[in-house]
Amino acid sequence: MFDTLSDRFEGIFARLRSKGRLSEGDVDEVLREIRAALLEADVNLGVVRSFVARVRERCVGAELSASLSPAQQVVKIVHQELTAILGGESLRITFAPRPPTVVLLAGLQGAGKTTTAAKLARWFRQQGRQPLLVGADLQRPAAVEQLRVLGAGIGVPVFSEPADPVEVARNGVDEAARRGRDVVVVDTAGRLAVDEALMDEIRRVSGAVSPHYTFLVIDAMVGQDAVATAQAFHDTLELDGVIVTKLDGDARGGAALSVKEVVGRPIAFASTGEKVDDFDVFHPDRMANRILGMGDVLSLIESAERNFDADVSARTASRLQEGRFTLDDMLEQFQQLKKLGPLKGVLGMLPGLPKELRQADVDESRFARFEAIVRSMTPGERNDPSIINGSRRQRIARGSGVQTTDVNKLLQSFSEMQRMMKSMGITKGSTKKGKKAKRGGRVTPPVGSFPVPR
Ligand SMILES: Nc1nc2c(ncn2[C@@H]2O[C@H](COP(=O)(O)OP(=O)(O)OP(=O)(O)O)[C@@H](O)[C@H]2O)c(=O)[nH]1
Ligand SMILES: [Mg+2]
Repeated sequence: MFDTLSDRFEGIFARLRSKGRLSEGDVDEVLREIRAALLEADVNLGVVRSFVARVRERCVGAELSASLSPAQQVVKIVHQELTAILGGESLRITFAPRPPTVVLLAGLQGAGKTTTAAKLARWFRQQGRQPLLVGADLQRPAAVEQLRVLGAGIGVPVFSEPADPVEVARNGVDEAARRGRDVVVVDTAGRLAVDEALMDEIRRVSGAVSPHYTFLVIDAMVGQDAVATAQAFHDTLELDGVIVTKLDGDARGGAALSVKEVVGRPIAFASTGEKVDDFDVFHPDRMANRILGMGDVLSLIESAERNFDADVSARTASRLQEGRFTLDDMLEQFQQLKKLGPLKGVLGMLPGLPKELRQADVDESRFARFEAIVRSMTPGERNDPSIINGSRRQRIARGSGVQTTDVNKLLQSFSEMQRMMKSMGITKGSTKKGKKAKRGGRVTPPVGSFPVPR
């Protein structure tokens, strides 16, 4: 996602950092490079022009004087302006005071509407809602069946009937009200291009259900056409936002970045793969961070919160508060970490990690080895590793099929983690000093900062 763009920015900023003071000529050169990078990434020309003009104005203006180095200031300005063109803030869904909240999805053929409907329904459920999916695409024979399969996969009911799309949508909303479902996501038919028939149908569906949110689903891979499509739909439907799909497939993706600036409607959600959980609220600032090579640690934390087992986290947290952190806890933490997905993806989101490392092929088998080693220890050893002497090390190594040096490395990693826990203040001592917030609350384990066992 935006790989070309982040590669270019990485290069530009690396050169910038090597300079002490920036002359006007330096700034000009940086802006030229940024302009080229954005155009190459398929960002709309008008958007590039106004972006570069704003950055230039701020760079030559009074701002270049404070405590940051000139290079840092340029990075800061570029980051702020990039966040702004991406929409500034994330869209917040406000639920209708009288449920159901109706969400209408529109878009061209194959944009990803049906898949997105399911992803969105799942997202609503994660927000504690009770969604109902409504299949109002009666054009393609298999469309409703596709939605039913997706709905079954995520455990969300699907309503449809062999009738007119407008009727189906209207009845779907009534059905939701009857069944106490508080969010309705309506999937509609797509067309190959923006045409009168499509616009007429979607306008009538919209009129029948008065959606609280109308989202256009656009495929990031279609390039500049995405912007024109968004404009056409907005003229007809008054969009509340767009949902960009297939961000995983496009190395350029710049067209999607232009939608907010050109159409004036934000990117509400982004989809980054075919699986139902490859989907999230779009965060302009985090996307800017990622494009500028700052990593995306906030997304990681949210993903951790979603995937972590609350009971395990709470148990570990309370043990940490008692000042205890054992090998069993460490084992549990690694198992939780594994739930975040392939480690490679997790590493890709960590800021400050050199690129080679972010893209490194992580050896997932280390975790298996790690688990085997800990499981070969007695409860006493797990509880107090200081009793593990030479002969115990040999026994553990034999039991788990590794070398004694592997056992040593693991014990070393563990003591590093223990030290880190202490230095982060998640121990008995610090709660005593009155850090009340931690008491009773959930201490999110510092995922990602764990030393990976070698
Ligand atoms: N790689 C990738 N594929 C996606 C993404 N979103 C959807 N797809 C795929 O795109 C294809 C089309 O998705 P659909 O949801 O059926 O698209 P649609 O807009 O409902 O299509 P019509 O109903 O024919 O108009 C499917 O194969 C999806 O799996 C995404 O974010 N990444
Ligand atoms: Mg569809």
